[in-house]
Amino acid sequence: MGILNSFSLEGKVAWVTGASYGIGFAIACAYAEAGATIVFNDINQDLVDKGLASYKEKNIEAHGYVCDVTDENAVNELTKKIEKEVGRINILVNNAGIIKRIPMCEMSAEQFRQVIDVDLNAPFIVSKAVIPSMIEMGGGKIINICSMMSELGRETVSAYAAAKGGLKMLTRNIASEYGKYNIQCNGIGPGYIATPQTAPLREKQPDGSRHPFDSFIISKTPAERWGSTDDLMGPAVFLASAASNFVNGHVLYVDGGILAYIGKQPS
Ligand code: NAP
Ligand code: GCO
Repeated sequence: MGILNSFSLEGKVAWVTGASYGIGFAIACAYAEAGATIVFNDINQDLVDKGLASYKEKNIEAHGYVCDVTDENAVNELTKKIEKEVGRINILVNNAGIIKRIPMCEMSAEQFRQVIDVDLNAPFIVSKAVIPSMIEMGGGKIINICSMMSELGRETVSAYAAAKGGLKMLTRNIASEYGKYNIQCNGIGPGYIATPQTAPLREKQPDGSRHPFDSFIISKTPAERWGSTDDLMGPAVFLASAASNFVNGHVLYVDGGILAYIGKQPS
């Protein structure tokens, strides 16, 4: 296989969860360009319809389904439906996620559980649903969307950091338990990416100045910029393709250097 062909996803079925927009949408578009058939779900029909329209604008005939990834029965039923209507799933991206930015001692246990449910329990549920078919097919790829918070903490994101830290270890455990079936499970750890999820951290101040957190991230990122969803497309194709068949249990941080950098020194 030529080296460029090893990055091809021709003939593969890729399921990206929560991919009507944002990071998941960008990854799915990259996969389509690499030749994969795209399946995505989102939490309601309105989002799925908007997602289908967005894919159509890019000439991608995606398959969209309504499914709450925290609902194990719904996920298992959808998996069977996808396998019947589209084909068995070769590539799974556990992308769907939420965040609640609340100081820990002000956060209710229910709010904490909600974040853990979507960001950690759901990747377990969906991975468990697709692994049996991957084993029958002789292998597959699972990619979990981790975070800077898989490695670092910060104020107000205790539930999110706990979930994303756990997702890093779930990634390693799936790699450990299913590597013998030629299933590779890896993570992508995006840095700070400009999506709806981080919009509150980038809002202009009333006087038109940058949000303090926006300036903070610029000072913590050697690349001196927020990431865009485009920055994640190449790494995602790599981890979904034969080019990474001996990469397993790894979290690939796509962060512009944040994790390597103590922060801009005083001038
Ligand atoms: P986003 O813009 O909030 O999109 C998340 C998607 O997941 C939305 O479509 C959302 O639907 C969907 N979703 C949420 N809960 C769901 C559920 N229970 N079932 C099905 N779908 C559900 O987030 P993003 O910025 O694209 O982030 C995508 C992933 O990357 C997340 O896992 C996030 O933690 C991670 N991440 C983001 C960044 C960043 O800087 N943006 C950095 C590192 C990691 P709704 O619209 O209804 O919420
Ligand atoms: C936050 C941000 C981050 C990013 C991302 C960083 O509030 O700190 O939302 O958590 O979403 O996870 O990798």
